[in-house]
Amino acid sequence: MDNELLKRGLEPRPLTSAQRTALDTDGFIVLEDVISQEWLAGLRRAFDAIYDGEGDKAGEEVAQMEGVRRLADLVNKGQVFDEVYLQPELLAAVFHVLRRPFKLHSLNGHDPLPGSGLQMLHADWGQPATPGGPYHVVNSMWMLDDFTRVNGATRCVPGSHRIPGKVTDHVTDRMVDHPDQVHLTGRAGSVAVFNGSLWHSSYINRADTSRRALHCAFIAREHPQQTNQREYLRPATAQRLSPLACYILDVPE
Ligand SMILES: O=C(O)CCC(=O)C(=O)O
Repeated sequence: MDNELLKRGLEPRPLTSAQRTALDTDGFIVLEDVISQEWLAGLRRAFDAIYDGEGDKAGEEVAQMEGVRRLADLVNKGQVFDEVYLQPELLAAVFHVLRRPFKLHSLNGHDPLPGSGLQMLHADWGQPATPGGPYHVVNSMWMLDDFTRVNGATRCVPGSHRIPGKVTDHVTDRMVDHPDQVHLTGRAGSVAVFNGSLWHSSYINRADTSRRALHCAFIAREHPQQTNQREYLRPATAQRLSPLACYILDVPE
């Protein structure tokens, strides 16, 4: 683990060896029961209230997508999000994949509307020249609703983070199902963590209910963030941040 995290008070919760092997081999794990019922209710309320409040501007700080309720810059949109990017098992998984100091890349929301949501298979960062790294990004899906095959649970291709070259070198039509794809399913309150070089995408929501998720992504410390936290940091957020949070966000203490 990055010693700076420990110095600032992180209480480490190491992964099991099975989880470490799954991250190395498949490129993802699903952590269950991370979010308590009370926190889950608060996160759902905040998701809907922010979306309703922002209207057609929702998500615009990063990216909007037709048919998807997107949110962005959640670090500054409620105290309820403060513990998301500090979750100890998630941080252990991030360090395991990146093997060096990292920071928050962005904290966003994503809810494919019924009948929508299919994205092209993609990676959040390209593949390393040699399998095994160095890797640069780790993403996580915080499931605010059950993630099922029917409501558009994220699809991914296990082991694709170890396939050299770009997705487009191997896949002609990135919208169609890949023969090896699986879905990151789980009960509401679970968190799927995956290597940012893994081929994945949002999937079509064939249910008539929501599939709300938070995307909490981390990036190796030497790279710029997707959301520049120094630029976006609001005074109300700054005044409640712990030294640990400041380090993960890469903002001054
Ligand atoms: O929410 C999901 O299922 C994945 C979304 C995704 O990969 C993206 O927005 O780039």
